[in-house]
Amino acid sequence: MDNPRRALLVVDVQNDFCEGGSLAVSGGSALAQRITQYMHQSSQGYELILASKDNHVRPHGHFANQPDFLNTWPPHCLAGTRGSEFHPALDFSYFDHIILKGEYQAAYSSFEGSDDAGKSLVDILEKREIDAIDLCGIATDFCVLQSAMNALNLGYPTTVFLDLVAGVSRQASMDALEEMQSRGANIKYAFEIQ
Ligand code: VGL
Repeated sequence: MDNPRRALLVVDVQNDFCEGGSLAVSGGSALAQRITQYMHQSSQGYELILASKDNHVRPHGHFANQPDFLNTWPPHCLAGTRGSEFHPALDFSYFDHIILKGEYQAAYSSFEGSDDAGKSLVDILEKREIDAIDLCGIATDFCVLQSAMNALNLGYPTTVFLDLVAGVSRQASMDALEEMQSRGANIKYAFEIQ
């Protein structure tokens, strides 16, 4: 494709997933800043910039007192709390739509949510005739992975920015990146390596 119409999807860069939050991944806060810097530099290259948020009310079976950090988690991103807000370093003025997900059940993929007008991510992408998706955010091994898999299954050429993701587990994040790549995702750096 000569000039693909690209969307940037920023996955779950929320306080609870950053340092000080109830389910913090290491590097979350620095990531929020880096994503802002990237949007500042590259927003012109995107037809759409979208963000997703975990927005739990009573997500059946997703929380546990003794979580295993695979299928169950400490309570996080409760709707209406500070923990569910975007990290303050993330400049949300760039976002054309915000996709909320996970109200009553776990929803790792951004494709499971909808915006405040009830539009799904697919509706939004189709309406704007998006050809390709770039992905960044938290967590590499969960929501980024599932969102990327969904995008690939829908047939979107999908890029994941290695320097704009952060994961729960280092090993699982490396495995996730390998899995995305083996399914056809393009894994690359957003910024030149210094
Ligand atoms: C996530 C674990 C639990 C994520 C959400 O955003 O990747 N991870 N809930």
